[in-house]
Amino acid sequence: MMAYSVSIYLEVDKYSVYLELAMSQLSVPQPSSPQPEPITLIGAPPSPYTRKMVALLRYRHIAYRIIWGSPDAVLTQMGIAKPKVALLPTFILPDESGEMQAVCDSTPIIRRLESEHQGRSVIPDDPAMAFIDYLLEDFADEWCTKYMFHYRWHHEADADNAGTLLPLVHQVNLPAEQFNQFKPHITQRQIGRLHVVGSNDETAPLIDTSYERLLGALESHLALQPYLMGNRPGASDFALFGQLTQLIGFDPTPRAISHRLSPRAVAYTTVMEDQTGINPCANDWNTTETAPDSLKAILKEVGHVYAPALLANARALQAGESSWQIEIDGSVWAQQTFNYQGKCLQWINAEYQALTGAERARVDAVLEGTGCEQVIL
Ligand SMILES: N[C@@H](CCC(=O)N[C@@H](CS)C(=O)NCC(=O)O)C(=O)O
Repeated sequence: MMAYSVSIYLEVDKYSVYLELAMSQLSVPQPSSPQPEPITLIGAPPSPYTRKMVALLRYRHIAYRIIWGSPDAVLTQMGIAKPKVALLPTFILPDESGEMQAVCDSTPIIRRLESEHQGRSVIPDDPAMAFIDYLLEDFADEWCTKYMFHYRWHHEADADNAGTLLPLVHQVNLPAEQFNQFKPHITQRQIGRLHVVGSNDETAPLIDTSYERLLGALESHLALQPYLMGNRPGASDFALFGQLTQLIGFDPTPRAISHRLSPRAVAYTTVMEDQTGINPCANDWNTTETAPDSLKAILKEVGHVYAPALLANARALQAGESSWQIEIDGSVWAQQTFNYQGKCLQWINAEYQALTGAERARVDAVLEGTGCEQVIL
């Protein structure tokens, strides 16, 4: 090492202290506070919610270890009780008594991480912007995932790609004989589930146009600022990123569309993966006054397709109907009724009700004319 010294002159009252520190001394490892135990989660790279959460943990500088695998198998091995439905990702977090527990659902987990880990928050400081961020997170999680699942299994070339890669991601050295059984099994099972997200030959054009409009809106927005929420990412950025990792990074048809329509969304998806190096500060958030019109264009897509779907789902739940259909963009949208999406609508409303009158007025101004107003009941 180069001989190098640093002098520090300190005056304390009348006494002066002159310290000469050799660089070699500075480089002696200092006793450090014990490293926190990394958070364990179980997930898979072709799962958008797994990618959402891994990128978020990285950005937030929260230590983690991810087990690539199926939650059921890993939890059994660990002797941890399975949740009612073990989804990807499944987090292993302590309950109130410190006992390790399997926990799913990225949106509430993000809020729990906010309360347990300080700094580098993904929730905008201004409650009005935090509401917009929440709405966009929900849209990415619940509607953009329809693009994801549709493109993965609707066209033959994409289904072939996913059918090949899913088993291999699960086990890179999977023996050929098992691979040959696994591929058709998973492909047929997933194609058989397309109707669950509302994907079929009739709805395919609507999914295409919605995805294309969103990419157009993202291209305009990302020309002005690097994140949905301004100069730092919000929870909605991670949710959108998670879906785009698949649409842009995994499935050939939506990848080709994205490269054609939004190179900026492609670049965004590349860099969002690891945001450990940015140093966000409070004024990096958009405010309801400074948010560009391009954010409104993204919200218009939410209002155009997702808002009517949320409302139709809620009506079907209330009427006890197991499926519903509505017209969006002149196409029929039909899908089965989801309890979870009924809760999404309630949670959006609970977030809105928690705002003060003045904050609601600022939210209303952002939502005005987007079609999102209709989800506020
Ligand atoms: N709302 C959940 C959704 C998670 C989710 O649906 N994960 C998918 C994979 S991306 C899943 O586990 N589906 C069940 C399955 O594949 O069997 C979240 O935000 O974490």
